[in-house]
Amino acid sequence: MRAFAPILAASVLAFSSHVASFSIRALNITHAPNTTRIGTASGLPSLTQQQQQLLHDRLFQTNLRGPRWTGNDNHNALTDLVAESMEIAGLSVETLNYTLNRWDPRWWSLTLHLKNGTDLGLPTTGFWPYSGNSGLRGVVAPLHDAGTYGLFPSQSHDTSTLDFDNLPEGGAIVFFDNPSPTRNYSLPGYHLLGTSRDIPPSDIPELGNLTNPHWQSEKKLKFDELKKMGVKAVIASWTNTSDENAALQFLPNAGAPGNGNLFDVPALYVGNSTGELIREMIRTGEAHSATVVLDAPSYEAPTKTVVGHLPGRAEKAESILLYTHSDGPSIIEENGPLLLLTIAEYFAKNPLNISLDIVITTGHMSGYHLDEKLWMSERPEILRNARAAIICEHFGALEWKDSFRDKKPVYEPTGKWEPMWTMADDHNESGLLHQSYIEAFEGTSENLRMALLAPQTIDGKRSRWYGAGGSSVLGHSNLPTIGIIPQPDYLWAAMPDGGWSKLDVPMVIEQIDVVLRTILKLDEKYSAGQL
Ligand SMILES: *[C@@H]1O[C@H](CO)[C@@H](O)[C@H](O)[C@H]1NC(C)=O
Ligand SMILES: *[C@@H]1O[C@H](CO)[C@@H](O)[C@H](O)[C@H]1NC(C)=O
Ligand SMILES: *[C@@H]1O[C@H](CO)[C@@H](O)[C@H](O)[C@H]1NC(C)=O
Ligand SMILES: *[C@@H]1O[C@H](CO)[C@@H](O)[C@H](O)[C@H]1NC(C)=O
Ligand SMILES: *[C@@H]1O[C@H](CO)[C@@H](O)[C@H](O)[C@H]1NC(C)=O
Ligand SMILES: *[C@@H]1O[C@H](CO)[C@@H](O)[C@H](O)[C@H]1NC(C)=O
Ligand SMILES: *[C@@H]1O[C@H](CO)[C@@H](O)[C@H](O)[C@H]1NC(C)=O
Ligand SMILES: *[C@@H]1O[C@H](CO)[C@@H](O)[C@H](O)[C@H]1NC(C)=O
Ligand SMILES: *[C@@H]1O[C@H](CO)[C@@H](O)[C@H](O)[C@H]1NC(C)=O
Ligand SMILES: CC(=O)N[C@H]1CO[C@H](CO)[C@@H](O)[C@@H]1O
Repeated sequence: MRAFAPILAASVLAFSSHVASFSIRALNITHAPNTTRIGTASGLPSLTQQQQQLLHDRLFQTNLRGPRWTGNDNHNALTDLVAESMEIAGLSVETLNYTLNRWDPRWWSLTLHLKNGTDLGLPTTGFWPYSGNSGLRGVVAPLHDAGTYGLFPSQSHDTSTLDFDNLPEGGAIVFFDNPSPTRNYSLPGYHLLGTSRDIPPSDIPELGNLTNPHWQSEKKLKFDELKKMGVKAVIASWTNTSDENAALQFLPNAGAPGNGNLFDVPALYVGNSTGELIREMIRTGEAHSATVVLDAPSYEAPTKTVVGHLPGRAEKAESILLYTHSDGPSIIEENGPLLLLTIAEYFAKNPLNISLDIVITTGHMSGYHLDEKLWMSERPEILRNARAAIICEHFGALEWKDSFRDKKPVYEPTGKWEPMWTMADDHNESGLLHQSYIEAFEGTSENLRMALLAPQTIDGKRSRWYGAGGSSVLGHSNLPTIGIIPQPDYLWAAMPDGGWSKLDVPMVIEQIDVVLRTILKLDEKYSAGQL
């Protein structure tokens, strides 16, 4: 806890400086950076100081409780907060209750047994989600180097690259290195519809190379086939990624098919230098075997999707749909519920003519065992009534990247804010939404770099729409949709400070203000009969 304190102090400082008329002696605001932003002086719609402080407190206290893994106590505490607070604000609120078979990784470790009798305890960067449960005793077997888990040029995984020839009789622990796919939003598969304040795309160089451990979510394994071959456990090594960036990435997020959740082949990740050591020990024949411990039981847990409705003054069902997910490992990954709660409270005080429907879904980290889209069939009227959809997640993300020094990756802040990637459909009917959203960035600070991207179908292949489960269903339907999804490297990483040091609360506020202004513009269009 001690290491936490300076981080907190710094962030409270930066936060309070945002609030122009707010000064408390105890806070040293004299030397704080100038973070005067939209709304505060300009008279544009913005959260009040009280709403900003409350948002800060909720983010901080949510983070204090630890990761919100689908269906754990912290996750349920967050969905309870959101449901009850929306009710207090005057929304009608309903929860869709589910039970989930929850996988709970508790302890993991790796030991290499050398032929000369020495045991080497090796550092890991974490576990492969849903891979298995070894119990504390672990799995012991000889090692086999299966080489590199390669990628097709399209960046999807190519399982045929793994070498399973001559697996040891009686079972093996398989090792391989596991390069990360990249994404490139400058390719023709993504049409750039606009940017914040019309900044040139060169101000967002990340468009051309999203190299990021997060994309590992695509690299699944056919664990059932591995098991049939006698594979008892797996060790995967990160390549071209620092250990710090790789640490505790919850990747890939895919449980076994069926009800079981588990593949029964416990798997761990190691950093690159540890991987090199294992490879060398196998090559020289010094390694006899390894013990993989991944103690990770599964049990039934309650979880819920929260649905809120704020009737508009026009007293019609027609609505703007605000959507997000509520579960995740860091205060950046699943701050969506607090964003939408704050927006709901703002409009409860500043009523719109159009209604708001708010859906905060569960199941995002469930390895597809709880379908995030269930609400769509359970409450079909929400989709029928919606005139536009806005998906909000991952606000306030500071950009961290591996920079390469002497060809070694060093994980550090770039000094920039993570681009505010926004997925959009490019139907003609969506023009109003795009225009309202882009206009809402007028007067925002230079740090806020937004790219509005429409996934395209090229050569029969549809580029992926990234976002909370079901975002793509909205995006590919006739409903005008934007999905705001900043994608920092650490998005799916559990972090000792929960990600607090990578969260910029004034940025969160500025991004919320953009959404408030977008909704207000849409409400004007609706009132004029144009939406
Ligand atoms: C306030 O912060 C500045 C810069 O960090 C520092 O030089 C100054 O001594 C601080 N003042 C107080 C009263 O802590
Ligand atoms: C802070 O920034 C705002 C907007 O850019 C500017 O108007 C104001 O003068 C600045 N204040 C200080 C103290 O630099
Ligand atoms: C869902 O759970 C909540 C408590 O979290 C309860 O109040 C509500 O009645 C439940 N809804 C249904 C339909 O069971
Ligand atoms: C066994 O091999 C390891 C790795 O080469 C070495 O560090 C260790 O000293 C050796 N132990 C013995 C007892 O020879
Ligand atoms: C991404 O695509 C653009 C456009 O084709 C290209 O110029 C750029 O080099 C690509 N980036 C990488 C890292 O390949
Ligand atoms: C390592 O990653 C960097 C960017 O993150 C990229 O420029 C470089 O080509 C990568 N190297 C290898 C060997 O993949
Ligand atoms: C370590 O990373 C380099 C690229 O940076 C890669 O070529 C190598 O295969 C990796 N080794 C392992 C064991 O992951
Ligand atoms: C597309 O939208 C514009 C206004 O946004 C309208 O003028 C135009 O007629 C529309 N085109 C089609 C084909 O619907
Ligand atoms: C909301 O509707 C009322 C009554 O029709 C109208 O006077 C008002 O201008 C509308 N609000 C907006 C933002 O257009
Ligand atoms: C080719 C390219 O676009 N390179 C860019 C990759 O992203 C970094 C920032 O993260 C830029 O500095 C490079 O120019």
